Amino acid sequence: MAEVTLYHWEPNANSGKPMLALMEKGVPFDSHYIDMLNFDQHRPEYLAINPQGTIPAMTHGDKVLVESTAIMEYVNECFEGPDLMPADARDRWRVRWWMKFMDQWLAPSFSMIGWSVFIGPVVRQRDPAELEAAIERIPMPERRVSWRKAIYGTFSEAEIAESQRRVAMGIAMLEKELGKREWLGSDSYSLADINGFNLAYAIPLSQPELSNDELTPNLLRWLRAIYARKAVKDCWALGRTDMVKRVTILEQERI
Ligand SMILES: N[C@@H](CCC(=O)N[C@@H](CS)C(=O)NCC(=O)O)C(=O)O
Repeated sequence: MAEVTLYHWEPNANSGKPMLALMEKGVPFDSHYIDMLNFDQHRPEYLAINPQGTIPAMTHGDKVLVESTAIMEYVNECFEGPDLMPADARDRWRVRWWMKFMDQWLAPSFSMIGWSVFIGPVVRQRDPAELEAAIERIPMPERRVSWRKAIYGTFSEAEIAESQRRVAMGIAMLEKELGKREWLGSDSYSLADINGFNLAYAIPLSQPELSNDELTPNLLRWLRAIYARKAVKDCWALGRTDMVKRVTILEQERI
C-alpha cells in the first residue's frame, strides 16, 4: 500500500491535476476511481473523506487534502522529483496567476458546457426516481442546482452564451501568452502547464472554429508538447471511459 491515495475520476479536469503532478514527480500512489456519473462522490464512504462531495481528494498518511490546485502545490513541495514551480518569484506569480484564472474563471465555463453537452445527456437516461434520490444526496446546495440543470437540460441560453464567450476569450489569451514563451507560466514546465492542459486538451476538438493549427499555432504546439510527455501518457492510461479518447486529437499532425 502506497503512502498516498488519490480519489479521482477520469484523468482530466480537476482529477487530472493532482494525478499528473504525482506522475510527473514520480510519486507512487494508490488510485481510487470515483465514478462521477454514478454519483460515487456523494456516497457516505467518500463523504467521510471529503464532506463536500467533490473530487479529487488525496490522503497522505493521516492527512486529507482537497482542492486540486492546492493539492498540486502540496505534492510539488512535499515530494522529491522535478520541481514544478519556477525559481524566480515573478515566474511563480505568473504560474499562480494563470492557475487562479483557470480555476475561477475559465474552468467553470468549460464545465458548464461539458455538463450540458456530455454529462447531462448521459445521466438523463437513468430512472427519474433514482436520479431525484441521487440529487437529494448531494451535500452542497449549489451543486444540487447545477446537477439539476445538467440532468434536465435547463442551463439558460444566456448562461451558455456567457460560458462560450469566456471560453473564446480564454483561448485567445492562452494563444497570446504561449506566443511569448515555450511554457505557460515560465521557461520551464510547471504546475500552470499541468493545470492548463487538463482544462484545454480538447479545445481543438470542441472549438475547431476557434482553435486549430492556423488560428492558434502556439496553443497547439503547447498542447502537443505536453501530450508527448511520458507522465501524461501514463496518467491518461488510468481513464476508464470513452472520454479519454478525446485527447488523441493531439496525435493529428494538422488540425
Ligand atoms: N475547486 C475544486 C472543485 C472540484 C470539483 O468541482 N470537481 C468536480 C469534478 S471536475 C466534481 O466533483 N463534480 C461532481 C459533483 O459536483 O458532484 C477542486 O479544484 O478540487
